[in-house]
Amino acid sequence: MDKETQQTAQNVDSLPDQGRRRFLNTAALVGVAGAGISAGLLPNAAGAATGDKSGADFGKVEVHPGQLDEYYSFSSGGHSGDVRVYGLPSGRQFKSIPVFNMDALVGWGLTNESKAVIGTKPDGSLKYNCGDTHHVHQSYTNGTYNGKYSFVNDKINCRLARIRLDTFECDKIIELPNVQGFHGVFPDKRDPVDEKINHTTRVFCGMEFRAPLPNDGRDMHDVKKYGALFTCVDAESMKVKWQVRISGNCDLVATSYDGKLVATNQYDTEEGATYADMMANEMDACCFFNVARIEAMIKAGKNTFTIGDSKVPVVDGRPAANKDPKTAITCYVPVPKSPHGVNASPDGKYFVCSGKLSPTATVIELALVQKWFNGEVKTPRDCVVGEPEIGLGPLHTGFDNKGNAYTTLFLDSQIVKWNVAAAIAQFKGDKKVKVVQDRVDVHYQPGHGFTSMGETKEADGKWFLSDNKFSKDRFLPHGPLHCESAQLIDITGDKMVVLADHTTLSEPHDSIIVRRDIIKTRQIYDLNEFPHAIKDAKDSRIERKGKKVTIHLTSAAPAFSMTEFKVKLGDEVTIILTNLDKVDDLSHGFAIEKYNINFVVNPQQTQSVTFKADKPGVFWCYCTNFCHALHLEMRSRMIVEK
Ligand code: CUK
Ligand code: CUA
Repeated sequence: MDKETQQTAQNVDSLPDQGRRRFLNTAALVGVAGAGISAGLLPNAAGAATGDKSGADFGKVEVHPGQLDEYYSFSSGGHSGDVRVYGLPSGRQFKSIPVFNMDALVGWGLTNESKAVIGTKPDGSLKYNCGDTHHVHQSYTNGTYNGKYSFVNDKINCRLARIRLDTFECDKIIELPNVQGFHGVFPDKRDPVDEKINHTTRVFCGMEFRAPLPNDGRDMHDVKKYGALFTCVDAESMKVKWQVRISGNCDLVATSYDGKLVATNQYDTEEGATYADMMANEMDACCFFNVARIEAMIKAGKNTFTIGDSKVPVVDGRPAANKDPKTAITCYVPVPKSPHGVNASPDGKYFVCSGKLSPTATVIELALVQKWFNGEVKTPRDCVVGEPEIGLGPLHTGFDNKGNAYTTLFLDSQIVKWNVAAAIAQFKGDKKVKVVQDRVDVHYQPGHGFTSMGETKEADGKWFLSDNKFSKDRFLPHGPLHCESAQLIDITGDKMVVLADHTTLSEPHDSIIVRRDIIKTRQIYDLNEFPHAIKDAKDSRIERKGKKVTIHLTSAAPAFSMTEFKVKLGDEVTIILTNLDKVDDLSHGFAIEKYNINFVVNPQQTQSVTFKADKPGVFWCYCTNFCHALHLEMRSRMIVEK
């Protein structure tokens, strides 16, 4: 170890207690003093037994061996490009669902089937192999989750993905035209046009980074000419339906419970290119879209246009084109200052925007926005019914079922609980009303925070999960890049209580907490869904058409249907593997030595890979998924003849 390394080396035993506690303030110390390193590491420690004075009931997060969690949490993986699935309250991770990332665990990005979902270049290689997932939401029926789909964005390559929740697999990925910085995404909670359709039919997507429209070399140096688009995608066909050109940018997206309104918060109404420019205005906005009016315009083909090569109809949602509220498709509600996040309250009445650079949260009443569109409210700002001061760096808000909001305070490293009705009373002039109900320290710098079922009308007020951007000293040191922390907070009482520190890999942005009864997964796949499946090992065969060779193969523990197959050097080889096992979780892997091939076939599933046989010799193919006592013997040989 050189001197410098030595100086910065961290060893938990040598770390003076003071060093750790520097990061913690008094309130946090109360919880930590008796409970050892971290409350979450000692889930058994009841407050009284450990001398813990917070009265925390750590037993609440216990999930004993063999017991099941009460909730699923679906969490975006951030720059790893995946979606993660955890159990709560235990915090155990079940799965990383590969979406925009390659994943050899299942062969995502390696199999022909996954490549077709992700998209390929003409040479067969992936068009993109990284992504940045921020916002993960589920499809709705009647204002609550229906367990059918999850939708998640890719901010880097501006794609929207859909995950089917019967198999927990991504089944569609599309790229949004003329978009950069695709950030906010939210499915509607019922159809905005047809009131009889009470489930998700559309997904709305925000564009954060204004860019030349189209981005074909024009307007590159004139930032003022850049523009932003708000995009609507059909949830079933996953085709882009329409786009709206707006002023400013789109950050997050929220949809109303009646389906009629969608909003995006805007931190760059200045339309700047540097952060100093973007911070100039005291007020930014939350931009509302009147979906029915937009769709009527699109249907009539009135005032629609297209951008560049895209065929998607676009309408103009900029203020100049929307001066008359009675025909306007957008309404820009002024909100202080660089707001981050917009969240819908589960009673369906309000959207809350957090101030980020203002210590406030802004409460916007949706009924008033509707009235503005009818010409019955004077100015968009009149739709604001509350704006309490809640703390420094407010970012995201979750709700319980008792009218309380819970907002993450990035700069204060706290969660603040505040009462929405009290905030509205205060805004009307009540000086005595108590808006802020409680504060609790989190560790550290929370980004997203969300409550159990909190983005549905079945918000149950049980848990708040704080996705913290820094874990600093909360876990054993593991190199300069730390894991992050998700802290589970009991919100059933008047006081919030932090009950567990769960680790998360960098960097979850947004999550949802879903009651377990909503998710109904399949146990095995259905062979009929795979056109290339072979249903009997006897049908295994090698087919040759010129230089193209197809190997039809099956697996059934502990053997593949062919112990060897021969191809010729230079062949284009496709291996189609059907797993005939019928027991759930009896999956087999298929890896080929030196050929960079590895994928998994689940019971009654068919997957395939295509590659060039460019090395002569014998190459063992083996099962990578420990499936049987004879798993090691589960092999075949690829013989590549010269
Ligand atoms: S943004 Cu990341 S913490 Cu993408 Cu939702 Cu606020
Ligand atoms: Cu099949 Cu291991």
